[in-house]
Amino acid sequence: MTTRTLYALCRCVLLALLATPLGAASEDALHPLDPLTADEITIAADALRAYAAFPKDALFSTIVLHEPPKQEVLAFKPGAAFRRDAFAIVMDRTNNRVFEAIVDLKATQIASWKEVPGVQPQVFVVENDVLVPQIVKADPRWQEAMRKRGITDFDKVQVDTWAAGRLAGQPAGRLLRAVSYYKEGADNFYGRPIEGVVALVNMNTRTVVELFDSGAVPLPPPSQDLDERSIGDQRVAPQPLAITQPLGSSIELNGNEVHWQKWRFRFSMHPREGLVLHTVGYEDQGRVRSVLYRGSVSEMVVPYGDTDLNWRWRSAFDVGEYGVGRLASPLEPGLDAPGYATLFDAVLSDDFGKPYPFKRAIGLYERDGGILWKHFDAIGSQNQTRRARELVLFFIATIGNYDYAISWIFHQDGMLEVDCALTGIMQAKGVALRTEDDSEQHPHSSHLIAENLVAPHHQHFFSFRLDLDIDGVNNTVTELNTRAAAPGPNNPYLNGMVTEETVLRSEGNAQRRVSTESARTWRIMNPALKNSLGQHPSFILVPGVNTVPYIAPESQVRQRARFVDYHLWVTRYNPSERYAAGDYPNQSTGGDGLPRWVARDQPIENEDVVLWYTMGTTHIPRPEEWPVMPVAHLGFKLVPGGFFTRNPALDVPR
Ligand SMILES: [Cu+2]
Repeated sequence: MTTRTLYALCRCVLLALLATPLGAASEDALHPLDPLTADEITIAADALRAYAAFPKDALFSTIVLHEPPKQEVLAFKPGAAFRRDAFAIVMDRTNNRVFEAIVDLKATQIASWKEVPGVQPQVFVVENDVLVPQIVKADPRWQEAMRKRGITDFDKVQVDTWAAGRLAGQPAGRLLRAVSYYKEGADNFYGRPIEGVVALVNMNTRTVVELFDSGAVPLPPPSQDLDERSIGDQRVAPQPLAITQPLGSSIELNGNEVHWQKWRFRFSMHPREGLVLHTVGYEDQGRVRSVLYRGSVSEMVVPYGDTDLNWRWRSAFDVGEYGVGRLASPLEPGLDAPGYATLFDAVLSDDFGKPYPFKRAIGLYERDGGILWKHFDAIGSQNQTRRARELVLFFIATIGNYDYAISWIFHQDGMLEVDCALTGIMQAKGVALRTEDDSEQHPHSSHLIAENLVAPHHQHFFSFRLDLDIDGVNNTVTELNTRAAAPGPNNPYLNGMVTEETVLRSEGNAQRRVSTESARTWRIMNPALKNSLGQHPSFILVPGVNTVPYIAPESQVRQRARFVDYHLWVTRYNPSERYAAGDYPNQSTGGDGLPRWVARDQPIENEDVVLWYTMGTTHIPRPEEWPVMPVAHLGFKLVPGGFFTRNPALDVPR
C-alpha cells in the first residue's frame, strides 16, 4: 500500500466520522422546522402515488417540508406536538401538466392538490444527466453538425443541458437547450466548446425541435486540467499552519439548532434555495431577542452579454431553474472547510420521490476573525485588544461550470454577514481569434482568455430574501442618506454632514438602489420599542460589492428577472412569496415575483415585512481566471443599530 492510498483510506474513514446527519432517516423531527426525514419523504411520495389524480409515471420536482405558519413555530415549546406537512411539485411530462400538493404526513392524506397551468418546474436531474444527452446525440442534424466539424466519435462529446429561457414565438411544451463540448484529452471540457451548435429539445415528445448551427469555429486546443499531475511543477508549499481546538468546539448543537457566542439559530438544506437560516436570535441579558425569522438566497440570474445566436439566450436562474441545494457539491474536509469543521449530511428527494442522503452538504466551523477591537493607550503604555472569533455556516453550489460558496458569518459584535464566493470555470466560447491583435474580429463583448477561447462578459445577481423580525414581527424600514450640510450660518466652515432618515411607507416606494454618493443604508427597526437612549432597536443592511444590470430593461432576460431592477425591495410578509422571480422561472414570460407583489403597494410601516436584497457583480474576464477562477467575493452585512446600547463585544474575554 502506497502512502497515497493509505492517506486516501484514512481520509475516507475521517470523512465518515466527520459527517453529522441533518434530517436522518432513523430520527424523528424534533422541531416544526426540521427538514423532512427520509421516512417522511417516502410517506409523501407513496401517498401521492396512491392518490387517484396522480398521473401515471409523473416525476417529483420537489418534496420538501411545508413550513408551518410562523405563529405556530414561534409558539412552539420543546416536547409539544406539531404538524408535519410535505409540499410537492409533480410533473406529468407526457401531458405537460404540473401539480402542487400538500401531504399531511401524520394522517398520510393529501391535504391539497391543484393544477398550476402554464408553468414549467426546474430542470430534472434525469433530464440533465441522461435524457437530454441521449436525445441530442441520437438526432441526425446534430450528428451532421458534429461531422461537419470533423467529430465522428460522439462518446467524446459532452452535452450540457440549459434551461431554455423564453423563446420568441415560444413553441409549446417543456423545452430545454443543449450545447456541446469536446472532451477528448481533457477533463476540463468547458475549454473546448463545439461552438455554434445549439439543440432545442422538447421533453414531452423527447425530440430535438430545432437545431441551430451558426457555422463551425476552430476547436480550441485542450485546456489545462486542474489536477496536480496535469498542472506539473508545483511551488514550494508553505509550512503547515495548524489551528486546533484542544478543548473541543465552542459550538453547542441541539439537532439543527446552533448556540454559539450568544447567537442562536436553526438551519436546513432546501433543494431549491440551498442553506436556509431559521429563527436567528441573539441572547441579551438572559433572553433571546429575535433578529431574522428566515433567510436564504431566493433567486439568482447570470445574464451573458454576447449577442451571437448560440449565446443571446444564456441566462442561468440557478435557484429557480436548477436548484442550488440539489446541485450542491459535497464538502471535502481540510480543503472546502477546515479539518475541524462539523459537516452535516442532508436528505433530499430525487426525481422519483426516493429519498437519498446528501453527504457533507453543509459546513459549520469557527475561525479566527482578526482583531475584534483594540486601543493602545500611548500615554500609559497600556494595550487592550480582543481577538475576534467568527462562526461560518456554508454550502457550495456547483451549477455546471460555476461554483458558488455561500456563507453566513456570525460575529461577536452582533453583526451577521453574508459572503458569496464565486469560483469554478467560466463559460467560454470558441473563436477564430488567437491574439488580441485580431480584436477587430470580435465585438468587445468578451475577452480572450486562452488561444481560440474568449469568455463573454456577464453578470451574477443574487436575491436574498430576509424575513427580519427585530425584537418581534412588526417592523418599519427606513432609508439613511448622508450628504454635505447646506452652507449658511450653521455651517460656516462647510464641514457639516447630515444624515436624513426616510420611512419607506409602502411596497411601491420601497424599490431602491444602492448609492455610494449618499452612503445609503437601510434600517429595519421595531417602532414599538426604545432602548435607554431613546432609539428604536434596529439592524442596518449595509451593502457590499454591487452593480446595476447592463442588459436592457426591455430584454427578455430582464423582463423575467425584474428583481435586478432594484437592490432593495420590501414586501408585506406572505409565506407563499418565497422566490424573487416567481415560483416557476423556467420558461417564464416575465413579470412574476417581486414586480407583481409590489404592484399591490400595501403599507409596510409597522408590519411584518420581508426585505429582498439584490446584489450583483459585473464579470469582465481576465486570462488569470482561466482555466479556473480564483475566488471572487461579494456580500452584505446586517449590523445592529441601537439594538444594543454599547459595544456588545466588550464582554469578550481577553
Ligand atoms: Cu462570472
